[in-house]
Amino acid sequence: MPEHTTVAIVGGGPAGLLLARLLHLRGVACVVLESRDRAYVEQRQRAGILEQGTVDVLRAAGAGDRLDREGLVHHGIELRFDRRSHRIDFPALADGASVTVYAQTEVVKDLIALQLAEGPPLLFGAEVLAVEGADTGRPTVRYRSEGRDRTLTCDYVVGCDGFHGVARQAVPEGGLTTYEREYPYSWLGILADVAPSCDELIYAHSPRGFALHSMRSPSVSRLYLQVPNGTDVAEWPDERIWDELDARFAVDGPWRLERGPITAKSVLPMRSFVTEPLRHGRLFLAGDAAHIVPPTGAKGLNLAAADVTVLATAFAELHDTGSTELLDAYSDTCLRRVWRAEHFSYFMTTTLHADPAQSAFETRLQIAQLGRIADSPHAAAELAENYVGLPLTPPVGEPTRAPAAPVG
Ligand code: RFL
Ligand code: PHB
Repeated sequence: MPEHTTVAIVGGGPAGLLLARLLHLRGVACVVLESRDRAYVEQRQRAGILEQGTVDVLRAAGAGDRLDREGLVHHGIELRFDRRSHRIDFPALADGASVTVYAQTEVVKDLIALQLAEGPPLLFGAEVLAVEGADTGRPTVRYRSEGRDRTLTCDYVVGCDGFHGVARQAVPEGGLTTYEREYPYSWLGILADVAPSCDELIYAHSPRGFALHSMRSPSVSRLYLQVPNGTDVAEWPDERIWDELDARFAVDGPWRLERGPITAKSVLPMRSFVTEPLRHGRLFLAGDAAHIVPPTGAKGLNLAAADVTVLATAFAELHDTGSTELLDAYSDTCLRRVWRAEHFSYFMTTTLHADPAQSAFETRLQIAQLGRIADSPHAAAELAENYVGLPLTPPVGEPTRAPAAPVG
């Protein structure tokens, strides 16, 4: 492992791995330090939906082969509310767009395989303890590997170490402003060995709470239920989960939820979080280290991919021309997309979930809002455009496409 590199990347999740690949392809030296082992990183169940821009950048990174073979291209989603179904047709409403269902676990496996075969260096079991000297010309990353404390000096550090990482802590008090919201509910997520009961994802609003039907492959379903914060999975035996899903997806007309063996269960809290700016001196923050969205809008992984695409282009420009112009614009460029995605994720979350404190009046307002989306192509287009995602790298200094107003 080198003792010095151009870009030290803290964290080997999707943001760190993709950044490393993009830098490597542009000739910029980098090293990835990941605290966990390979198996853990490859098994962590998370996102499932890739925007077209994310698919394009994965292909550009050389990680598109299996994605193109196994990814499921979806041209719409279903909104279910008030026992009615309504389809959001992406190509018709959002310029021919689509999304791809391909699990984050598979994206990570593809990127790790590439990186171990072709570089740049990727070290598992390397827990970063501190990032020091971000204000100086030569930052240092202190990490622990194979029981020994080591250091990596570098020209720049990128914190891709997720929400609970250490990179953000390197910024002195007052160097960052954070904006945060927690939600009064969580998701219980399951994987089941059963063919999906639908061709497209179903987002269901019901008086009993939110439910989502997603999928991983033609034979594996991924489903989520809104549950109270603090829920223990032990309270949810398999039969109870399927009964509750049945109740929440109930609709007038033909529909049947197929049941199968549940192979994984977990509870996920929901949070919105943004830290500004995404830079302190020679330290940059990307992905979940910089911002979190509740998963209802399927934006987290896509935002991480967008951040590191902008950052890789900026480091490549610095490498090729010596200009720091794109690097200096990184934070502003990314924050425009981040705040749009924050708004969309907040909107989807609060419109589809039952807040335990909400009144019957507020429930009727949610249904009125969903009815508006069902009845108005304009309102539906707002949702579709945001769901499929904004163009990936807006020209620096120019606003992103249609700063979309709240739906409705
Ligand atoms: P990650 O994936 O958290 O990776 C951070 C990595 O850093 C490592 N690390 C350290 N390494 C070295 N030293 C340290 N001190 C370290 N501290 C941490 C960690 O081990 C880890 O490997 O962040 P990254 O790369 O920014 O990627 C972000 C995405 O993982 C996240 O945004 C998405 O999973 C969010 N998300 C979704 N996003 C989508 O775009 N579409 C979706 O459909 C979607 N569904 C979801 C989601 C997130 C979910 N959860 C679990 C909150 C569904 C769920 C249920
Ligand atoms: C998933 O498949 O895990 C998934 C899909 C859509 C979301 C969130 C999660 O909004």
